[in-house]
Amino acid sequence: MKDLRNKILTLLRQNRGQFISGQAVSMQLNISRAAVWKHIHFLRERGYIIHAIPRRGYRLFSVPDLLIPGEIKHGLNTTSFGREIICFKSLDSTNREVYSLAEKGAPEGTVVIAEEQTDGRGRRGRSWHSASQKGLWFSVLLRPVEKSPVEMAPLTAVAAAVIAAGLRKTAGLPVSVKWPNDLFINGRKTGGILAEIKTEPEQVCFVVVGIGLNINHVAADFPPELSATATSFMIEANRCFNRADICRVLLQELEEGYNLFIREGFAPFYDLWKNHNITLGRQVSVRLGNKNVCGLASDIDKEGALIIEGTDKEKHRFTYGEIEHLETAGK
Ligand code: BT5
Repeated sequence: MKDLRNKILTLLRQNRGQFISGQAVSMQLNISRAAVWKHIHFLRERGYIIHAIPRRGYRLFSVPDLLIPGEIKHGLNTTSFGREIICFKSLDSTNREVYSLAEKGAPEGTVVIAEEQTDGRGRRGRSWHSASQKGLWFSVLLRPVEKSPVEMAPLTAVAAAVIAAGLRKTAGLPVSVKWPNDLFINGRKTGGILAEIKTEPEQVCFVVVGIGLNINHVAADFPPELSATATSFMIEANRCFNRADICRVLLQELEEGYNLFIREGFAPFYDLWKNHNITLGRQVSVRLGNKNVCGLASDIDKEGALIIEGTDKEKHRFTYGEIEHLETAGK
């Protein structure tokens, strides 16, 4: 059934903008015209707008803004990322789901997407607000065999740079990276990355990379505590975005970036990260455990660690931590 529906969609897509007769569809798929009509009816109920005119046939007018595997996979040009996509209407956390699938042996590139998360996770037990059908909340499973946890440390910086660059290209928005894992537009947070790693001594078992992006939110979709700090693509661009299209582009860019990172480490991403960040050149305060350093965020090194020239005149290196931008330094 599902397969036939996908085949009908493919035919409609191939004829986008023009009509294809019910007879042509029925002949190509070897099913009755009544069966074609039944599938068209089902697709319409799922939100596809399909025009039907007697003696001319069917024409695909628009696809729904729903995160359906078929929509994301259509035209997806990857080897492993998104070859297996599992979509949920509602889920506690896509990271949690991928983590549990990983424990059961799911392959690298498995993607879980939810229209809504009821317990979306940020770092250090914080929560991630994931309104239904507004954003892109998804996680990807990585299996970087033979890499050590230390070698994987720059992964968040790589993902952030690749996503910011990909979103600039595909959505045309000035997305930037706030070290270590935030995506910002015009001074407000539009997304975050959460990488969770399972290790054995000296070796990585798997990594779950979770990405949350506020896309079609209007201001009222955010809870009061986020209203001064969060934004969405819709708020910034004053238009809606197709989330499946964005997801497809990001899966492609992420796969390409990940493969390069596995081969060559952070070095190839050094310039990309620098060109997309809003942290360097600012006075910041960084905290990690008991260590708290204030100073100038002066550089990121070739291993993806942030360098702070402290007020104590020392150079401090952070691979991770909580940061506060203390002033805007002209950015
Ligand atoms: C993050 O944590 O920014 C990582 C967020 C990762 C979310 C994705 S969604 C798919 C996958 N599945 C999950 O369960 N998680 C991942 P952190 O840097 O700790 O920032 C969390 C803070 O961001 C919160 O304490 C809030 O202040 C703020 N915040 C929460 N939801 C937000 C939203 N939708 N937009 C902007 N800011 C938000």
